[in-house]
Amino acid sequence: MHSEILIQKYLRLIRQGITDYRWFLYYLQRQKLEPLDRARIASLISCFLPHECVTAAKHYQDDITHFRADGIRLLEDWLPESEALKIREHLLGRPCFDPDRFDKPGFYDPEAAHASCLHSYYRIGDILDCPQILKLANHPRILSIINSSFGCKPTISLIQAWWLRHGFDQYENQNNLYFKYPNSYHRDIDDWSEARLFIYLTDVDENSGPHSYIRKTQQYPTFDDDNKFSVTPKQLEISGFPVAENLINIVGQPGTAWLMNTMGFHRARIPIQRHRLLLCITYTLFPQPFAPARPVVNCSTDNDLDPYINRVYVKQSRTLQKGKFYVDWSKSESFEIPYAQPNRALRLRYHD
Ligand SMILES: O=C(O)CCC(=O)C(=O)O
Ligand SMILES: [Fe+2]
Repeated sequence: MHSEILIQKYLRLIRQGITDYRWFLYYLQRQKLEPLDRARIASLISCFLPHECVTAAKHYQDDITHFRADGIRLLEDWLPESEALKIREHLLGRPCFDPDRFDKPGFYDPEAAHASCLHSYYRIGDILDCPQILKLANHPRILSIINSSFGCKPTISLIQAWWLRHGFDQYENQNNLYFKYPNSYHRDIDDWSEARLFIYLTDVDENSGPHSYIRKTQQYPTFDDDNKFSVTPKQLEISGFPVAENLINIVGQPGTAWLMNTMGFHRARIPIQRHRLLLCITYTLFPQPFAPARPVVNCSTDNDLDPYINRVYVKQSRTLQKGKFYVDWSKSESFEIPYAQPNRALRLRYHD
């Protein structure tokens, strides 16, 4: 019986891999879990992918150095709180949905969610209808750090925004990762190279589900047991890793942002006082099977978005197709994000 289930599982995976190449790539890279082996393979692959998405890297040398060393870089003085609040306002006008309970109706106000809801996600069309989000995802500071870490242009492979709610029914969520393994930190292994940009859209303190990251673990070897994707701080400590000086909980106002290597061990803490709203952009070498199979945004070629980096979500064409969702770029003109240096503003250009 057991082997029948296994055979069925493998048949399903093979069918998935044949019908959608993204699943094939996804399962392929999961065959090698040791971070150092993965880094070597990633660096080899990067030689064959497009290079040089930005020429601004020299302005962000500090970011690049810290990101490499720590696996995470807090992006201070980047996104003003007022801009994060605009994005939140936009999202609050759209419904969000509990991915574990699609039979339940969506809701606008996290207070109005059904009692069992822990996470709830916005629909991708509703997220991308806010043009600031693509601008943030393509900001030269972000692309410079990632380009330099990957050794090639990244692919924006997943764009998500979700609420993490407090006060949910714990019994209904006992199978959730964080309850099943209450002390564990995980790494995400979705592509040979992967980085995530996170932005808080609500005020986050110790009691409202801060993100928690263990710096310098992005190359830490896997533990030789059944679960190669997660670890507890205790296990790390016993193996001689200095957890206390590297574990950080990220708290801050809306607009608090950071970029992280998802191989570093991390987790969300369970919110006990306030709901948390987060925007998350994932960068990888290849498209992810979790993203829409075709671009959801049609826009004219009259913008500075790199077509390769944005190809999963954005189709650029000279004539907009009728009846399809498109981003109205004229909406975004008033939106400016300061560069790391004073007196410069984001204009969706990647050259000095
Ligand atoms: O919600 C969080 O703070 C962490 C989520 C997470 O683990 C991830 O997006 O990789
Ligand atoms: Fe994660």
